[in-house]
Amino acid sequence: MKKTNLSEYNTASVADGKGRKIGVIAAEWNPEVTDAMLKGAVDTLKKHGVKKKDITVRRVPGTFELSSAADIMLDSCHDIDAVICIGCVIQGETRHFEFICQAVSQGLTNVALKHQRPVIFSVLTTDTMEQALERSGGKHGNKGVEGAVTALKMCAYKDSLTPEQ
Ligand code: DLZ
Repeated sequence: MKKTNLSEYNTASVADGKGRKIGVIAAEWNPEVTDAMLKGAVDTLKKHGVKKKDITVRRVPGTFELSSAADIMLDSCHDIDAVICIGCVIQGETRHFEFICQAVSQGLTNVALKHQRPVIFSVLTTDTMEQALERSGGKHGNKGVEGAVTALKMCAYKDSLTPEQ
C-alpha cells in the first residue's frame, strides 16, 4: 500500500532525548508552513524526553539564512548536540527557487561537516503552497517531526562511535 504519511515512525526506534541540547532554527518565510513545522519539531523533541530549557529556538528571515545561522549557533553554543533547520521554499516564476534550494542544501551539509555535529535538513521544496501544507501537518505528515526524530537518531549514532569520557 502506498505510504501517505511520510512522518510515521516507530517510536521505539528513537533514542531517549533526556539531557540532549537541541537547536531549532526556522525561517520566517511561508510562516503558515514553518510555524507548523517548528511546533512539530519542538513537540516531538519534548515527547522523546528533551527538556524545554534544552531546546534553543531561533528565527531567521528566509531559508537562505539557515546555513549561516546554524554555523553561528554551533560556533556560539558548544554544548548544542544537533541543530534542526526548518524552511519552506515554494517554486515561483523566477529561478530564485533553484538558487535558494542549492545554497541551503550545500550550505547545511558544509556546516555539519565543519562542526561534526548533526545539522538536519527540514526544508520543504515544493511546487505549490498546497503541497507544503500537506507536509507540515497535513496528509503527508510534518517535516518538522521528521527533523526531530532524525536529530535524536543522529545524536545516538554519534554517541555510538564516541568513546565514553
Ligand atoms: C527571496 C525569497 C523568495 C523569492 N522565496 C523564498 C521562499 O519561498 N522561501 C524562503 O524561505 N525564502 C524565500 N526568499 C528569501 C530568501 O530565503 C532570503 O531570505 C533572501 O534572499 C535574503 O537573503
